[in-house]
Amino acid sequence: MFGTRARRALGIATLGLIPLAAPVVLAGSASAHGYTQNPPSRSLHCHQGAVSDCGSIQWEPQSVEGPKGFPEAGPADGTLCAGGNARFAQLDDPSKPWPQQPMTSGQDFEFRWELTAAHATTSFRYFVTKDGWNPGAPLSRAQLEPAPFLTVDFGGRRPPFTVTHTGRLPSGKSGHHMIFAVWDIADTANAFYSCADVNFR
Ligand SMILES: [Cu+2]
Repeated sequence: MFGTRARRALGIATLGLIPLAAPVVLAGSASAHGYTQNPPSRSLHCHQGAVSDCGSIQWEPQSVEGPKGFPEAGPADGTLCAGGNARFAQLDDPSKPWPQQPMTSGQDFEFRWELTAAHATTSFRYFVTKDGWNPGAPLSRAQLEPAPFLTVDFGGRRPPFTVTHTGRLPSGKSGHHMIFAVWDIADTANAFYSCADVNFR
């Protein structure tokens, strides 16, 4: 004979389906931005381990953000590659063994940025060092040709997360130079800065 066990159903108070007003609050400007992959930036070399003892940039190569308005404004001379951020000072250290990307002067080249946030964009601009520049000193305005050799206007549009554009490399260059890339953000006071060591042939 089976004992019967009285089971008592628990009364379940059915929750009314009242939509909770859950505000979607986006955390402020996180560490989500971008860096040049072609030509390979110093940030990328640190991130990939080609250059060691880089400090925190190796974990966040996309974070070289500084005030916009270069060259009239922007980061101070000697801190250009770090975008003026003291915590990324290694990027301005000329004694590190930065790999040099071979490229052909005067030829078309496909520039590529990897973005982790597709900010509304004013432009991408590319500067190159002057002939006879001093690779043994941190980069400064005086070492750069005054005008960018390539400007890609975006008119405030958002680029794709991988953004490429083809442009003509400066002509008449040979040997080790620096390409200083600037990503001007349309709706903030900032820009992103990226240094790439190249070797023209
Ligand atoms: Cu960002």
